Amino acid sequence: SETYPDLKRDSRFAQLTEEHVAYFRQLLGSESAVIDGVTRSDAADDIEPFNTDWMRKYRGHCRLVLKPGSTEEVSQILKYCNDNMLAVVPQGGNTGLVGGSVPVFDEIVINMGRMNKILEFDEVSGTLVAEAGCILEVADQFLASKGYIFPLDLGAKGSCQIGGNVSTNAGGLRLLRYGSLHGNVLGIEAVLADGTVVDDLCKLRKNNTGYDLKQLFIGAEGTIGIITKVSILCPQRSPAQNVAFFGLESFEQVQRAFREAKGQLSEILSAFELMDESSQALVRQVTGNKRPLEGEYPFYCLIETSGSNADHDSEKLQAFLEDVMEKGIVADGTLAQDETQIRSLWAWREGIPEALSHLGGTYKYDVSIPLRELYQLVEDTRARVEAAGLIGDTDEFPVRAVVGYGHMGDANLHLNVSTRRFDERVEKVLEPFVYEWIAERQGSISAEHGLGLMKKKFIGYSRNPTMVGLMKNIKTTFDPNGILNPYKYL
Ligand code: FAD
Ligand code: 2HG
Ligand code: ZN
Repeated sequence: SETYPDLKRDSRFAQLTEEHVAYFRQLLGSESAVIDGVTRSDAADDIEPFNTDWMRKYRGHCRLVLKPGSTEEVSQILKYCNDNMLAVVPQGGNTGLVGGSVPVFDEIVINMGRMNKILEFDEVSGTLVAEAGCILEVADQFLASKGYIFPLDLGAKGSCQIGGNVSTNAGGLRLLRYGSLHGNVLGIEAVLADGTVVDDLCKLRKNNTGYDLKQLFIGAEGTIGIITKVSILCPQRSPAQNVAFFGLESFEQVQRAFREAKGQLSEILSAFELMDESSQALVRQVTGNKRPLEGEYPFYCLIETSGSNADHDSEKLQAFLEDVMEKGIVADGTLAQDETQIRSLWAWREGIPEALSHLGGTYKYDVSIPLRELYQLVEDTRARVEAAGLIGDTDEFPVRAVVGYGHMGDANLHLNVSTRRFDERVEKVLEPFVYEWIAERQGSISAEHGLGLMKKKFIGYSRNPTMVGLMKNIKTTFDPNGILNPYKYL
């Protein structure tokens, strides 16, 4: 392909024919469930959004998008594809950040958007059962009406789907409080490559009967099956939420603030997010909004508390703010006074990826490193990009800024290199440098976004050959013909 000169289409896969399309049309019935660029020459515009990822960094060449409406349809589609050696890409909201959700060549896109129903909710236990295509925000709004909350929240909530979240094992803004999907997902229904329906839609909290196979699908990125339904344990929604926004003079002080927040806010702490000055300057540039604090600081933290008593929690947060300012840990800070202010403070953190997307291409690294060295990666990367002469304020330089932010509470840094345009020279300076840097510190090259196509060559920096070998065996057991999301990380 022109897009990926290093990759070659696997010749074992069949080319799509009119006969294949006719089968899918008859199977799915409804006109809107099949977007067909095989027999229709005017379908290119309709297919484009399914071929291109959120960052506009990855682009496939698929000519057929299928939108099944039931598990049975997913099963029939996959059985037919497996029998006919047709490769497929499972797709949710297409907000993934590693090129995993779009085709590489002409794989068929199986988009889950029509399977969007909430199926069951148990108001006593808080167990929600929903179809995989249910949008995260829709599920959360439903839960809010019942006094519950989805145990995951992230900036793409308006478009990403629960099935996509589970398939990437998304972490998000409140993992610190509610934990990972590996703990909250109670059951999964999925379809394997040959059409077999794996019904493990368990609703029990405890179930020690042999291997916990559903865990394999959590974070598998669509390589071993298509998730069709999920059951998930949702916590009670806290009636009181408070947010504080701090400016700090050094990363040393950020670490001290985190330590104090855990100690003083303990059970009500629900998020501790980090932003550096460069990230905030770019958000300011794009949105034009007034900054939350008067002065500029090298670092900012957003702290959220969720508890049962608004007055008590805000007193606690106020006392915390006074204490850390007195101790000289925090240079300046503000507390949100109402819901609107809470939202606007969060926008300075949640809005970073969106703001950067307006400025050109962003090289994104999503890493776990022991907290002590978390920010050092940003500084070392910035120095390296500067030394290569690639960063500057004018158009002749491809790089605009090297920024760092992320989920401090989970030791998860987002290193973003904001460019005026994607440029191979920049990529060469960044890779494998970033991955080597992480491996030297026994970190993970993917804390939350996954490997997809982007980190295909780099899995060895975080997993040893024995583990990669086991993963390949699992892949072969679940998908012997390799039709599910080919060319990606395995
Ligand atoms: P897609 O992008 O469509 O797919 C992602 C992967 O899952 C692909 O490999 C795809 O093949 C596979 N897949 C999708 N659905 C299924 C299914 N039903 N069965 C099997 N495989 C499937 N991630 C975080 O972890 N934390 C964050 O805070 C966060 N914030 C984000 C903010 C923004 C603005 C954006 C754009 C992304 C963010 N992400 C974050 C990335 C994150 O991975 C996704 O937003 C989300 O989890 C993906 O869901 P999706 O439905 O869009 O999946
Ligand atoms: C976030 O935490 C997301 O905002 C996206 O995980 C991070 O765009 C990124 O690099
Ligand atoms: Zn994140």
